[in-house]
Order: sequence, then structure tokens, then C-alpha cells
Amino acid sequence: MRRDNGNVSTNAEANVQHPLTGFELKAVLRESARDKTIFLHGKVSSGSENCNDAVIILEKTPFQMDTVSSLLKNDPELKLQLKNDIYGVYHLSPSPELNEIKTTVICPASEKHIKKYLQQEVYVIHETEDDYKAITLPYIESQSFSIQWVYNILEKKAEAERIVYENPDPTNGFVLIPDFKWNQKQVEDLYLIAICHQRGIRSLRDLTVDHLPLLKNILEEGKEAILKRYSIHGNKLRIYLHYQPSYYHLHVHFTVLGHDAPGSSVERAHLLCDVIQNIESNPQYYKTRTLTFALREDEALLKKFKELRDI
Ligand code: GTA
Repeated sequence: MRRDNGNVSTNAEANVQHPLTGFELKAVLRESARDKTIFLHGKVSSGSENCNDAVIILEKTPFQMDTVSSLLKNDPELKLQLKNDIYGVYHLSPSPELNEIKTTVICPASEKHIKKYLQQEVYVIHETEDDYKAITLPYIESQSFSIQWVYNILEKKAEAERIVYENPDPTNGFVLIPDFKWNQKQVEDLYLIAICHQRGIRSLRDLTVDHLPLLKNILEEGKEAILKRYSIHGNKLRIYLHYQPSYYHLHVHFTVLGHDAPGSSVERAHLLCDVIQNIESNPQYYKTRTLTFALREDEALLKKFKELRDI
């Protein structure tokens, strides 16, 4: 089923045009040999939404325990690269179903999307309460990413079949759903997000004692739901919020320990259990504290800080 309201396509089998029709590579934005990921800027001549600029992320997926032995059974084709004594290196060409590349397409991609994935220098910012009010808040209000995809999830217009758990309370409830970045084929890179139903909570900076019931529900019910569905105990999970996030509608990241998820570094991730305790010990904690984060060179918010502060 496909709906045009909010650019929603709820059925992967929907009869829509190929998203990469006429693909032409414009630039490699970033590439990581370690993560086996490449971020591309391309043009598509006539995609499903007649778009032009596209960001395409290609990522080799982790091995799956249950299919890995099929790779090696029945004398698969191997090309010898090197043989020395007991050491042999080969190129294996597995069948397509064992050789998937996760492909994320953002189309139409804004200039901001293209810059987000571009390899850039990063700089640390120490944002005071005044900086937030004078610089960050006006910036967020003027030019943050669209959060239509969030509303589509909350309103069950997209990804409804992927919801793992929901607490439907409009104030203290949330939806728990696999993150965009997780293909759900193996729990070694498990990644879910909890998106709160309440609108208007932009980020950590908006949180007060009023939000403690919501935060506690996300922490406890999120852990329970993941244990039930994926048999992963809460003590194996990294549960955190980003500051700054890319999308200013409160959401919490659940990733499995051992998976080095992008954005889990100390200059960005705030553990939910710490956030709860900080608010309990000081209700004004996130309104008043200086918060530290990193910004990429090209980000408009960094330019604002440079204009208005001596950094
Ligand atoms: N289920 O439509 C969506 C959707 N969108 C648009 C974003 N997310 C979605 N999830 C679902 N459906 O974890 C997810 C994102 C992210 C969370 C928003 O919502 O995957 P955030 O507001 O804190 O923003 O979280 P964040 O973390 O900056 O966004 P994002 O996109 O994760 O980028 C962080 C870094 O991760 C990037 O700079 C890049 O290095 C890396 N990255 C992003 N996407 C991918 C990818 N597909 N594969 C590999 N690495 C990626």
C-alpha cells in the first residue's frame, strides 16, 4: 500500500518506480574501509518522487551465524590469491542471497543531507544555557531536518509492521522500532529507537521532572520488550540520547554493547539512566548545564557559534 500523504510507502513490494532509475554518481561523500561503508551523492533522473539529488549509503552486512556455513559448503568457487606453506588466501564469490549489500536511499536529499554525510573536520562546542537560548534554539527553529518520518511512524503511516512495542499513552508513551541502520538479520548489531508520542520535546535541553515518567517508561519497557523479542538482557544494552540529535523530536537509541554504533561516542551520547538521575538530583539540570558536543565544519550551527562567540 502506498500513500502520498507525507511520502509514505508502507509496503516494500509496492509497485513503484525503481528508486535508482538513471543513477549517476556525483561524488563520494565518505568511505570507511573499516566499516565497509560508502556514502555517495548521486543524481537520479526519475525516482519514485521525481527527485534529483540522492544520498546513497552502501554497507556490507555482518555475517549471519545461521547462513555462514552455506558459504563454504559444496565446493564454492574460490580464486587463489596466495599460497605459502599452510597459509592460503582466496577470493570467494558467494551466491547473491549470501552477498547482500544494505542500500539506504535518501531522495530527494537536501543540501543538509549531503553535507551531513560528507567527511569533515569536527570541532567541540561547549554550549552554555545562554548559548542555547541565543544560538542553538533559534537555529533549530529555523532549519532543522524535517521530522515527517517520525510522525509517519507515530501515526502508523509508515513502518507500522515493524513496531516492536508501543505504549500508546499520549504523554508518557512511545513506539519502539528497529532503527533505519539495522537490517534486523542478526542481533550482533541490534539497533532500535524509542520515539515518544508527545510532540514538542525537541531534545535533552527540554527535559524536566515532568518527563521523568516518560523517560522511565522508555528505559524499563524498552528493555523488557527487547528481552522478550530478541532475548537480549538490559545489561547488554547501551541506551542513550544524542545531543545534538539530527531530528528534534525526542527519541532514545538502544544499541547492543559490542556494536560500535555511529554516534555512540562520549561527545554525543548521553546514557538515559544518567539523564534520569541528573534530572532527579536537579530538575533544571538540562536547562542550565553547559553541554558539550561536536559539530562538523560545514554545519550552519557551527557557523552561528563562530559568528556570535569567540570559538
Ligand atoms: N526506523 O525513516 C526512518 C529513520 N530515519 C530517517 C532516521 N532514523 C530512522 N529510523 C527509522 N526510520 O539512528 C534513525 C537514524 C538515527 C535516528 C535519529 O533515527 O538512523 P539522531 O536524531 O540522533 O540523528 O537519531 P543521527 O544519529 O545524527 O542520525 P544518523 O542518521 O544516525 O547519523 C549519524 C551517523 O551515522 C552519520 O553521520 C553516519 O556516519 C552514520 N549513518 C547514518 N546512516 C547510516 C546508514 N544507513 N548506514 C551506516 N551508517 C550510517
